[in-house]
Amino acid sequence: MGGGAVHDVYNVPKGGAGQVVLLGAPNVGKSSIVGALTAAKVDIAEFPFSTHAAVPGMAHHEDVPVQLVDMPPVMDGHAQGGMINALRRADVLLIIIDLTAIEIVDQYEQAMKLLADHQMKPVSSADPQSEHDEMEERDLDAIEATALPKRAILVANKLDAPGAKENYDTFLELVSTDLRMRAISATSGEGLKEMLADLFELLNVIRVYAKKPGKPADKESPFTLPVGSTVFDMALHVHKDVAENLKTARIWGGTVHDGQQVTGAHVLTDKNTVELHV
Ligand SMILES: Nc1nc2c(ncn2[C@@H]2O[C@H](COP(=O)(O)OP(=O)(O)O)[C@@H](O)[C@H]2O)c(=O)[nH]1
Ligand SMILES: [Mg+2]
Repeated sequence: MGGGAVHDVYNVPKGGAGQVVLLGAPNVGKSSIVGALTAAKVDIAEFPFSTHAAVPGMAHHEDVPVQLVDMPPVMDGHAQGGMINALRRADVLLIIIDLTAIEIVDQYEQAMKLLADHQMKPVSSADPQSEHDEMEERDLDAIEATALPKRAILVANKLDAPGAKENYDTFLELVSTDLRMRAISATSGEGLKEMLADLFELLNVIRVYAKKPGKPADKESPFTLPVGSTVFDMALHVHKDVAENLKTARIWGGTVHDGQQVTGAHVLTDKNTVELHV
């Protein structure tokens, strides 16, 4: 490599339960949303292009950390190459439109065009099977056959502004979309909690708490694992030696009897507390 390696300003290492990348025209409030929900130092300005690189921050849905990544704007349906890679790597996209903008439909269409131009198809289901079915369907259409299903939410920001609610209704009349939608205000905070709950759902993960024998569960920092993970998967997450030597486990919470003994093959559910026995 030598000394010439270029630092990719859009490539953010993933953190938390999953990576959510924001996408939208200038001034729609991308930086304001990341600023409202995380401790990240974002640049918020009334003029466009205040954001030059990817800026990550950690938001929380309840006790689950969710990584939000602020991005430079999409202009006329175009973005720089590095940004496209960041969108493809993202677990979920937040497509932002501005309820005070005259060109709100344009903002939506340009985001859609950008994704389509780069073989991404936004979907609002966390279910990999439905994404798969969608792929099969589109195999019939050679042009779209390679499109990558990309989980996404369409977020209409600035709901607090005068006329915003009417503009939202008008948008819904003009645009028919299968995407999940959420109207929010980065300024007043309205809808932000619900948006994070949407994101948690789309990330398709569960949180589980580790517990040592004779000690209370560690409720401070849950593990997040893909939906469908087993006790063995969790053990692997803790340490490969723990997984190799795993004998049984006890589980609290969720659909099991408290303290129920299970094997490594047991499928965990959200908010389980797990005591691994090696
Ligand atoms: N009224 C209102 N203004 C907002 C809201 N979110 C952002 N803004 C304003 O919109 C402008 C652009 O915001 P910014 O976050 O920099 O947008 P970005 O270019 O998409 O990152 C700034 O003047 C913000 O104060 C909101 O929810 N309500
Ligand atoms: Mg910005």
